[in-house]
Amino acid sequence: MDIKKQIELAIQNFNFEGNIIKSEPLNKGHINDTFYIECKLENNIKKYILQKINTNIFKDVDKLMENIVNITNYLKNIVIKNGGNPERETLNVIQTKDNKNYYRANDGGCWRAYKFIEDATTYDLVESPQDFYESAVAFGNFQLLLSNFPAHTLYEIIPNFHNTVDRLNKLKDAIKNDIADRVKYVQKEIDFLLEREKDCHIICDLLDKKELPLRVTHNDTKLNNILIDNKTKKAICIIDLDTVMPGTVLNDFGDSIRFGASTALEDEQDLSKVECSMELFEAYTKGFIEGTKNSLTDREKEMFPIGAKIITLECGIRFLTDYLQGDTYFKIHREHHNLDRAKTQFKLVLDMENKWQQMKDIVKKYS
Ligand code: ADP
Ligand code: GN1
Ligand code: MG
Repeated sequence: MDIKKQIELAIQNFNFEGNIIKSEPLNKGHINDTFYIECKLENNIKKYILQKINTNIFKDVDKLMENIVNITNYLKNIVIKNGGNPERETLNVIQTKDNKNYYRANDGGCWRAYKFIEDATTYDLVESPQDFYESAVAFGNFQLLLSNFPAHTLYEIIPNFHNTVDRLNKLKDAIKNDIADRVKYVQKEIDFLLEREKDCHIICDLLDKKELPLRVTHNDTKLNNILIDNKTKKAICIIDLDTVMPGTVLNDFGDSIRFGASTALEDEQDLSKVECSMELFEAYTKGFIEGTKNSLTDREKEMFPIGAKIITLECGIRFLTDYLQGDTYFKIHREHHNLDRAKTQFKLVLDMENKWQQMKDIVKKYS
């Protein structure tokens, strides 16, 4: 069935108000298929987000959606208590007509819907250090808000999601199997990684030794997973809650740096443009520490540069693995897209290594 027909069918199963007048794909995000939907009522227009969930990745959609509904309900209560706007400051899941958290079509496709948050934008590249600072305060605050969330009620949706050692082992398997016959193109990248094999163990070891606390973390804190208000420029809503799971705050801090402190897009082909900006690193560090209101341990803050470097290395490993496996995980839009993405990550790692002392000094300044 073509995608238009699938969307129509999905829409019929949700409690959307009015008649559908527009549905268009939003080509953002590497995982799910996201559509913007407009419905007309007599005197106004209602807007929604409809998402086809990637069931190759999210095998248990019941559990995935149970997590998201529990988290958004929890956040909603806090927003209301604080006098905020629950329609804008957290995602709102729309139920299906038969009161389910998502719609499963006959072809097995799984669809969910959210209220559309208006007058706000997600960015793939930072426009100003101030915006990035605002996103840091919001991600820090998100961490703080979830610090009392009953972690035992959360399903671990993707086990070992940020287990860097496991990611490296999967890459080694992909190299051995070489099913797409691409290892010949990536020897330089493999050598780069093998020189840093020891680094891949740092965070896993600290977690094993309980030197880092497990918290409820977002695990995918890139800039295009936060909506920034078009007028006030404040970061208003954290989205993409698929991977909220117990984890370390180092990954949340680090992933924001990996994506947002880069001076170029994640898939930039001209590597001379790719750097980790210290101005942006500083803006984020300041905002994140403010947002978490000193709830983090000294050890966690001290490890921020490590967090940034290791998650960047890990993300590069994941892009490279997917490239070697024939691009089955991350959506691609051109040939060698995943390799281009992996290369930017390794360039960032190298740049962070060159700026290590500066990164440490910045963290110290705000700790
Ligand atoms: P993916 O898992 O594929 O990254 P996301 O959940 O991040 O998908 O959604 C993709 C994009 O859709 C976001 O970057 C954002 O621009 C937009 N989006 C998602 N949810 C909403 C919402 N409730 N309101 C407005 N825009 C949204
Ligand atoms: C994916 O869904 P999206 O595009 O926000 C991925 C993240 C990666 C990111 C790299 C569930 O995030 O882990 O860091 O791409 N999400 C999942 O840009 O694997
Ligand atoms: Mg996303």
